[in-house]
Amino acid sequence: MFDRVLIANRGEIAVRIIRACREMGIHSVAVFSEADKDALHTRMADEAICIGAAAPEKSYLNIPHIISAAEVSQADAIHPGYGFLSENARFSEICSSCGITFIGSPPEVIEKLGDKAMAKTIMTKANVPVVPGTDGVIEREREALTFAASVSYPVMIKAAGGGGGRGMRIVFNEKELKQAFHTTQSEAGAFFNNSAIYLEKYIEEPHHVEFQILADVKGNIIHLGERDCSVQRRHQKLLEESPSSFISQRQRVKMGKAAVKAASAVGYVGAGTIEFLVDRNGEYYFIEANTRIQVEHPVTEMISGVDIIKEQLRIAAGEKLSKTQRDIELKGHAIEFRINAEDPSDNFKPMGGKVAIYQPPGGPGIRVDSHLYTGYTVPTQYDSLLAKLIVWGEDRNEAIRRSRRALDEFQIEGIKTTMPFHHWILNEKTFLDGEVYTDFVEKHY
Ligand code: MV4
Repeated sequence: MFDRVLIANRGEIAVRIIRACREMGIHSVAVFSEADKDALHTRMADEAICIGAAAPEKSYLNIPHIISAAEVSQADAIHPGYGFLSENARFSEICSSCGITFIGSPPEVIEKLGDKAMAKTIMTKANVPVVPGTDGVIEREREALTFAASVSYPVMIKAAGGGGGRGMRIVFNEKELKQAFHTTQSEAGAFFNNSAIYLEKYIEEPHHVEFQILADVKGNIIHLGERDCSVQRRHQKLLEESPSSFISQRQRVKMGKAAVKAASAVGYVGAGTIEFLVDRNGEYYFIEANTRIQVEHPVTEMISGVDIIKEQLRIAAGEKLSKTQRDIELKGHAIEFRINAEDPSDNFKPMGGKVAIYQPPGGPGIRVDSHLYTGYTVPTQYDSLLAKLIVWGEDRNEAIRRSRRALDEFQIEGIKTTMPFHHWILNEKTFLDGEVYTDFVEKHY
């Protein structure tokens, strides 16, 4: 196992990783920007190194600064968390060439899955169901029109370099397709440095169901069940839960096997997520895979009892997975609420400020992952996530009742947060019936 791990991130995820390191007897090295000198991760780690100015490009995205910090602190490994450099193949490559273990996927795997069209092609070959679409990327408008006519409108145009809802457009007819084809292409070139696009049949009112997987260097791959992430707003997840009320046990088993097959097809190593869309008829389709630890990983930790961060560290150190698929028992129901520094009454506008009171909830079945403390000033340069409230119950009903109780206890004063949204959804019939999908939030909130 590693002696010293550098955490190339900030906020709640940096705190979460420091906690795993401490429990494993690993010396943690935090890096921080000038805006984060009083941040919790900076204070909590065994050691902290300033890596530059507040702007992400000058600090948390600055590869030379991070590598220098790892060298100065003699870190054996770097955990990138999520966002920032977590899915950067070049960073993964640079770490290994400097003799530092990147706690994440090998560069080849990041590259294969980072190109969403290539990932789909690989999955098709591996017999993992994918959304009906063009055979890889297309260059000509002609091919787009032919495809759309064959599956009928609406269709989606997606950028190969996109993902997570970025670089995609829906079109309802030939005229719209002709226009959007070129716009999406040139935008993709500008945003992702890759103008390649592909088309897909539009799936109406789908559920977003993703499987957590773990793969070690010895070729063992397991899954830890799914998370339903259908409560989103403009592709920002607001709440995630497991199990999904939308899929049956039979489907869960089938999709879990498909997720493991998908991971196997790319020679996956590490913790990852295989995302599926599930349509009204229960048909499921692979859409993309993420090669990082995800914000919502605690949902899975609560129902599986597996510490996914510790597993990441073990896998990166070359150890075997601590469990086989048969050892995995998923128990109860968990819901995660993302508490962001945003004003839900003003279009979820992000806002910083000073936390006058921070009083998290407690008691049975409650977990809070956060970097807040009373007196902390929330900077505006970064992601607005402040805290994740994760609630476990024997079943969905208990989890919901407990969530209301925990949210009532939770006090964050001095700044606007998304807590009012969560109070609202916990009394919303559609959510209580487990029937939320895609634009539910936009339509009903
Ligand atoms: C889609 C889709 C409908 N048809 N693809 C892709 C990334 C994911 N984060 C959202 N994506 C979608 N891809 C096809 N072919 C609809 C969405 C979608 C969505 C999916 C699940 C849950 C919420 C969503 C909100 C907007 C769009």
